[in-house]
Parts: sequence; C-alpha cells; structure tokens
Amino acid sequence: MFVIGELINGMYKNVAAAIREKDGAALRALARQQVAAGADALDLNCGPASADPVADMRWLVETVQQEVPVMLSLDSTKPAAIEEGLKVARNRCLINSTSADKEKLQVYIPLAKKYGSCLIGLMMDRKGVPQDKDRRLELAAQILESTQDAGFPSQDVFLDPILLPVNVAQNQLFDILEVIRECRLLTSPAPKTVVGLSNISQGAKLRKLVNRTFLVMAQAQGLDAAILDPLDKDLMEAMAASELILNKTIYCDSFVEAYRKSRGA
Ligand code: THG
Repeated sequence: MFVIGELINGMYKNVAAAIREKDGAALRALARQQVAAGADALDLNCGPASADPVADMRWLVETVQQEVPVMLSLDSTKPAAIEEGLKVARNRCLINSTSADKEKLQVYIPLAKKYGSCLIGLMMDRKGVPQDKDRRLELAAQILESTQDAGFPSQDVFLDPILLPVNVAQNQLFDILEVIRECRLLTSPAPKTVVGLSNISQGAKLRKLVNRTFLVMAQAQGLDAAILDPLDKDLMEAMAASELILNKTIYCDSFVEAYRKSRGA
C-alpha cells in the first residue's frame, strides 16, 4: 500500500492557523512525524479558509520539502495553486485532483505530462458524485480514455471512487469496493486506485474502527494507495496484517515491526 499522509490539511484548525501565521516549524513537525510513521507521500491542502491558495501552496511545498524527501500530493481545486506547487517541488508530485469533466482533463493531463507527475482522477463530474457502481466505472473509463489519447501512462493515473461518509451513503460502500477491483480491468497496464480513507467516518462514532475495517476490505480488493492518518497506529498495524494475509509480505513473528522497517519507519 502506498500511504499518503493526510494531516497537512487546512481542514484541521491547527494547520489552518500554521498556514495563516506561516509557522513553518509546526508543519515541518507534522511532515516529519508522518514520514517517521511510514508515510510514502504527503497530501498538502491549504484548506477552504486560505486567502491566497497559490502563495499558500508554494509555501507548503517549500516548507515541507525542507524536512522530508517524499513525494507530495498537491491537493487543491485550483489549477493555478497546483501548478505553483509543481514549479517549486523538487520531487515527483501527485496532482490531487481532476474530475472526469473534459475541460478539467484538458488542463490537468498536460500539466501532469509537463511536470512528469502522477494524476488522481476522481470518479465524478460536474453533475456530482455518482450514486451507483456503473456510473463510477463509466467516469473512470472516461478519465482513462483521455489520458490514453494524450499518451499519458495509465499506471500513473490514480482513480478515486470517492469515499462518502458511512452515515450519509452507507449503501454505496459495497459498490465502491467492487469498483476498486473492477477498474483495474479498464486498461493494460492497469491504472492505480486511491481513496481518502477518513472521509468514510466523518460525523460517525468509532471513527478509527470504521477507517481500519474499510481499509483492510479495500486492500482485499486490490487498493493501491490511501490518503490516511499514518499516526493511527492501529490502522497501520491492520494494514500490515492485511498485506500479510494477502501474501504481499512474508510472515515472521515480528511482522508488524518488519513492516514498519520496510517502510522506513
Ligand atoms: N480523495 C482525494 N483527496 C482527498 C480526499 C479524497 N483529499 C482530502 C480528503 N479527501 C482526505 N483527507 C482528509 C483529511 C482529514 C479528514 C478527512 C479526510 C478528516 N478531518 C477531520 C474531520 O473532518 O472530522 C477534521 C477534524 C479536525 O478539525 O480536527 O476527517 O477523498 N483524492
């Protein structure tokens, strides 16, 4: 599993404050802790309260890469903010994200090609998030058709079925698990899949239990990557046990410790 740390997001009050006050030390600590806990990449999102998303994204990238050498996931709805991040990033980035709308794909695919980035494609369009499995797969196919037409490698596309909260859209979660398995069949080489894991438990009780249970179920469907809280130890241990059961890692008595070390944690 490719782990993208979710904690540098202006959705969190402490992060919004650190961005507003340009408190680099606070963000570098969050970056260091997530990588030390096993994150392979970090999601960077200025949050809805940012007065200047372009300048804030530049500052986030510059600040975080002083501390850790990992891939950055530039999470913004504004192409100008994403491009600003791409310009200053030293390492390869993930563009987070495009929808399946043609006019969005026409902007983001050339950007991903220009900077050699990976691209997260959301299975939604201007009409919103689909309610059913077939429509999600249709949108995934549209995204892949556009990337293939542009000569962009399908294995650098991360398809996101959009995880909705269990207390809002409980009846869609099983469909989403099936979509994760089936969208790998859309192209060869296969695209990758990613979810924003914590979405599933927003507003729910026992959030961590819900998060880690969904994660292991999605791993069984072949999920490649997740935006999650790497500081959640039980979650990271469930992920390790799941990889063991799926025969992705070799059993040893200290498999959790071995897994932590294998991710440089
Ligand atoms: N897909 C993609 N990118 C994404 C998402 C996705 N980026 C953002 C988000 N979803 C993933 N990141 C988070 C980060 C935090 C939370 C959920 C998803 C979260 N935050 C607490 C809450 O809202 O309850 C904040 C609590 C606080 O304020 O302290 O749950 O799906 N491609």
